[in-house]
Amino acid sequence: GDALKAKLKDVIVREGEKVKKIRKDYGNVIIGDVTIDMAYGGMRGIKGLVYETSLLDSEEGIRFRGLSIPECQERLPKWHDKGEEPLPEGLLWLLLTGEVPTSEQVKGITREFHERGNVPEQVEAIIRSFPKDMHPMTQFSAAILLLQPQSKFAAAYREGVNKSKYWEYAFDDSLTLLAQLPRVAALIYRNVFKDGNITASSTHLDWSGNFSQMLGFNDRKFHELMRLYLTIHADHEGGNVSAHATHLVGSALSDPFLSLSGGMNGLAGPLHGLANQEVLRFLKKIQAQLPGPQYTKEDLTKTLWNHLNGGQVIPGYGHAVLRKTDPRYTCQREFALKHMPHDPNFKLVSDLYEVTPKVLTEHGKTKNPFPNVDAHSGVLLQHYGLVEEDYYTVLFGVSRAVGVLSQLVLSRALGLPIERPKSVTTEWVEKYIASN
Ligand code: NMX
Ligand code: MLT
Repeated sequence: GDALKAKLKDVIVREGEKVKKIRKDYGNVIIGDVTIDMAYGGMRGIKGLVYETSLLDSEEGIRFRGLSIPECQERLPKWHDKGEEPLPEGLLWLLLTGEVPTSEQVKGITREFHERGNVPEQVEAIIRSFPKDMHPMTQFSAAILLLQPQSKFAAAYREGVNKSKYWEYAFDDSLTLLAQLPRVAALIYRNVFKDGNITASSTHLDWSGNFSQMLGFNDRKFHELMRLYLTIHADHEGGNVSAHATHLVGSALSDPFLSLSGGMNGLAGPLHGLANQEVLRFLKKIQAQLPGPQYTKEDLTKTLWNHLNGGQVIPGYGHAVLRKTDPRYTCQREFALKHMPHDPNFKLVSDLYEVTPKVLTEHGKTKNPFPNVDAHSGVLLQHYGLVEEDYYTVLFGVSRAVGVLSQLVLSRALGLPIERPKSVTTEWVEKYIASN
């Protein structure tokens, strides 16, 4: 934590000066136009937000501080010599500082997470008392609010701290959150789906490995899967619902706990993070409609049309920005090809990949007929025995916290103001058209 904070201090001074100069010299340069369609259409394509940690290209997919997913897999530190997947602790360092950390620096973060990882007892007791039929994402968001009294940001603001120090308290809260989220998330899982018992934290494990163990999974391959999963779901530039919601709430100087909970409520929507749960439900639905394991591509096509004709979207396909297969889908497919090539659920996902883009193209509505991240994650989790799909978005949420909290720290460091775009009414639009 201390090493990361020291590095971050340098980066913040440098970046702060850069942004100040850009705004002073080029503040009036136009970077886009806004059409009436954009204003009605979910602000799609409007460049109206600066978000430093990652950038999405519609063809190539996400880059975290300039690094593609394969580059992150290659360059970010691994868990010991045998590790093959990147550690999300390293991604956190990369997102915050723009630099690839050393193994030692990453170990320092893992240690910091262990030191801060104890969830207050009263919070654990309340999580255990949640009704079992309360959706895991509702529990997760509520649990993040229960952690909020620990906020140093809120306490410092109350004490009248100088605004130049906001980022330091946001950073502190973010580390506390990231340290405690795995235990909170594991408690929800163990409580809703198992007997409520949970393994104590193991300081000899990394953030993902320890989380996996608390969930009840000791297979080393599953730990590797979680390292990959928690890395690739962390960030997807600033306009997606969870990142944007966290950013918006934080811009009112709501502390990181309040902001993250807001972001998680957006992630819980079926067009966003809940899609990974929906994909599994969808796979089960079409499996039940197929004639048996020897189904043909025509059978698959028929089930897809049945679903579409029912007025539902095909979950896991389409994207607001991407126009090609999501590289997060591709790297999960590669994981499956390497570790579980004969898994029957993987076969179904793979077969759908051959059929769905054609069907969606014929359907003629979606601008992107290719799969996104959610089309693949569920079958990997199923393979290792994490079969309760209603829980999947919580894993997405633990990961997404890494990205959105990193940006929250940087937003406070750059002194970004309260977010408040201008809205108009249809009457205003009509008058505008008439007068132009
Ligand atoms: N199946 C059927 N129809 C679709 C799909 C799909 N997978 N994707 C888009 N469409 C429809 C969409 O509903 C819209 O119809 P209408 O005009 O009747 O409102 C039309 O195609 C145009 O939508 P787009 O402009 O292509 O997509 P948009 O940017 O509005 O939305 C998603 C993007 C991701 C919300 C949309 O593609 C979708 O609903 N996909 C399925 C849900 C999903 O997988 N979400 C997860 C995204 C990734 N994540 O983790 O957040
Ligand atoms: C995400 O990871 O946030 C999703 O792909 C949605 C998006 O980018 O709009």
